[in-house]
Amino acid sequence: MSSNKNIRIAFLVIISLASIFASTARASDESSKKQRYECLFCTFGIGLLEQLGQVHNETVTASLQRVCELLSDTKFQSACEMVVKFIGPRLINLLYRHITPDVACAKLSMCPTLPDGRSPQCHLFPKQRSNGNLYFARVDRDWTAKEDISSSLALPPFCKWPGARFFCDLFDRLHNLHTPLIDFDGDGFSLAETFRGSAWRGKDCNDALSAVHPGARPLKNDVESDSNCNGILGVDHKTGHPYETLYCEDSRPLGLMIIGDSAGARFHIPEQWLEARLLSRDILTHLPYVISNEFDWPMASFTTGYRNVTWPIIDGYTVSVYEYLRNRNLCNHRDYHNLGVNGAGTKDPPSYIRNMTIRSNVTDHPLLLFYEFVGNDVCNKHNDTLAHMTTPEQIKKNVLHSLKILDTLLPNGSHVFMTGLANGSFLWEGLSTRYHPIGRLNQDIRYPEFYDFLSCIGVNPCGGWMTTNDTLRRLTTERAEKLSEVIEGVAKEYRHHFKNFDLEYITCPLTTIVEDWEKSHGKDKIWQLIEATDGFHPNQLANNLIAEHVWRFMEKKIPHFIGPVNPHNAKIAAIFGDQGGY
Ligand SMILES: *[C@@H]1O[C@H](CO)[C@@H](O)[C@H](O)[C@H]1NC(C)=O
Ligand SMILES: *[C@@H]1O[C@H](CO)[C@@H](O)[C@H](O)[C@H]1NC(C)=O
Ligand SMILES: *[C@@H]1O[C@H](CO)[C@@H](O)[C@H](O)[C@H]1NC(C)=O
Ligand SMILES: *[C@@H]1O[C@H](CO)[C@@H](O)[C@H](O)[C@H]1NC(C)=O
Ligand SMILES: *[C@@H]1O[C@H](CO)[C@@H](O)[C@H](O)[C@H]1NC(C)=O
Ligand SMILES: *[C@@H]1O[C@H](CO)[C@@H](O)[C@H](O)[C@H]1NC(C)=O
Ligand SMILES: *[C@@H]1O[C@H](CO)[C@@H](O)[C@H](O)[C@H]1NC(C)=O
Ligand SMILES: *[C@@H]1O[C@H](CO)[C@@H](O)[C@H](O)[C@H]1NC(C)=O
Ligand SMILES: [Ca+2]
Ligand SMILES: [Ca+2]
Repeated sequence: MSSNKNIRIAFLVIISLASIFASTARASDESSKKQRYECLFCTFGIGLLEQLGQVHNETVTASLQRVCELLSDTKFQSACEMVVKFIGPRLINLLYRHITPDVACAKLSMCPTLPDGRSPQCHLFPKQRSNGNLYFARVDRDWTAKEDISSSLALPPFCKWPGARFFCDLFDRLHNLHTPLIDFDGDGFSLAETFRGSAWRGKDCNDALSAVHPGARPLKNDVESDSNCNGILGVDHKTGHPYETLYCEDSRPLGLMIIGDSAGARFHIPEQWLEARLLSRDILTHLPYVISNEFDWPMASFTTGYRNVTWPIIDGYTVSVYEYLRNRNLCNHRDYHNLGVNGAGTKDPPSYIRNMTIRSNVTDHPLLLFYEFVGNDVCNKHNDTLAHMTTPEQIKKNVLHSLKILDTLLPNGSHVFMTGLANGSFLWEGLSTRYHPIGRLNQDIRYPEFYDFLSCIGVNPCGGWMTTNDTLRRLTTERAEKLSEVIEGVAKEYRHHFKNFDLEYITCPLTTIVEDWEKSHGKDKIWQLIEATDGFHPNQLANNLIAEHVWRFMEKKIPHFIGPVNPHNAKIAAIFGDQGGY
């Protein structure tokens, strides 16, 4: 691969990470917080650029200017070109032999500095590499410290860079809008996959009629057209009855919905994007798609997964509760809804579920609804102290508040399945001795260094578990346990309290499958269940194990939550094939 291509690819990654981080911070409208994310992307971006130089023995070249050619969308491309024109020369001017990415970002004033105003306060990369490799071993001599540029280096916040507005606006939209961007009939279902489209909720089969959408009770028995998008329509000429009536009417159809967090939405940043040796054009093909889905992969999640993703940036096939539910009753085809929101905890759904839960309690079928928050109630981006965590009293209020709202939204006969919080201590058990993807090339950054860096710059997504402090990890787990007990208590006390649904509780399935994995494979294999890049979320294998575990639990303990097996499945499959697919 040519050096130019590598540099271009590195910058594409940097820019997209930049926009993600900038936008995450924007949610808070707090400029200091925004800057902390800029530090994160700067450090990873420049670190990656440096490693590409090592891998391919090449200098940082003027080919920076062509980075944006990789983007096919012209709007992306021109915004990207403006950003690169702005940052490229500044960056090139700054780099010299031995400079570490941390120092470079401090000099760019994108990371916090010590009182001298120049040295970085936080370090991800060691000051010297133990393997003797130099940082930026090959820098074009013309660039080395030509001029003192320190005075001109104070950069404005990322969103104020020329061209960056485009990316920041895009991410504002992703953050604030949890309903489909493209939805002409306003029924909450889309023909497009991304921007909260069919990757999240079953694809609409008529985007001009709001009465037509997945999960609808069929209109006029679907004699002439398919009103619930399950692919079943028409009349059986032998009996003269509509197929919907024959095969589905008595089958107790159920949709699947999840109200949850990033673990429920299946957050995943491909580790290949942070490993210089693995970066290639192919690896980046789906970058715009991934950004437009908020770095979530609901189509492969343990709840609403509906297809196998065969791209190299996701590992393994998809097993999901939706898939089981659909195979149990093919009338449920396409009736899935992933309402996961990155960063959400139990206090959040009341502000958005009314708008997101588009389900008519009259004209739609009931739901099996997952209520899933594995950790954000004990995790936060401040330095975690117990004072920042949700209290048992508060979580009871939060949960009941959401349930009361749901009781006004869900069709009668629905079921709500609540999961407890995880015991996040396994993250440390699984990862503390392993290298983070950005540290694999030089074997110099393990997860403890990664955690410390995130805490130091103030963006650790779970400072209570992703920390070297054993006491804090133990206290965080204890609080999570207490909160889980409260949720379990609510599920028992209010099991039959609500008009439109009953309740069931399950011990955090992530914790259960991790314990089982540890028993069968050993403690040194726990890492196999964790997302490598963030060191935090359950990965594809874990998602699949969770789906199997949850399904077995439901079949055994609460079969009425999943409805009966449809005896007509074989006939439906014979007549309707893949039922229109997805
Ligand atoms: C890297 O490239 C330089 C200049 O082209 C060359 O002198 C050097 O031998 C190369 N190093 C390796 C390890 O290939
Ligand atoms: C994915 O592939 C596996 C293995 O081939 C298969 O068993 C499974 O049904 C597929 N899953 C989906 C959601 O299509
Ligand atoms: C929810 O939807 C209503 C009406 O459609 C709208 O007025 C309101 O702004 C929305 N709220 C949020 C938080 O998006
Ligand atoms: C159905 O929903 C409407 C509006 O949300 C609500 O006013 C009504 O009480 C609900 N009906 C039932 C039976 O829950
Ligand atoms: C709701 O459904 C349950 C059974 O699932 C039934 O017993 C109850 O009467 C229904 N309530 C209403 C208001 O239809
Ligand atoms: C949480 O998990 C750790 C190991 O990962 C274990 O040592 C500890 O006992 C667990 N705590 C609870 C309360 O289950
Ligand atoms: C958080 O803790 C780290 C040490 O783990 C410290 O270096 C950092 O300054 C703290 N950050 C804040 C915002 O208090
Ligand atoms: C570890 O965390 C505990 C609980 O927050 C705190 O009291 C203690 O000072 C921390 N220890 C260190 C070495 O930072
Ligand atoms: Ca529609
Ligand atoms: Ca139909």
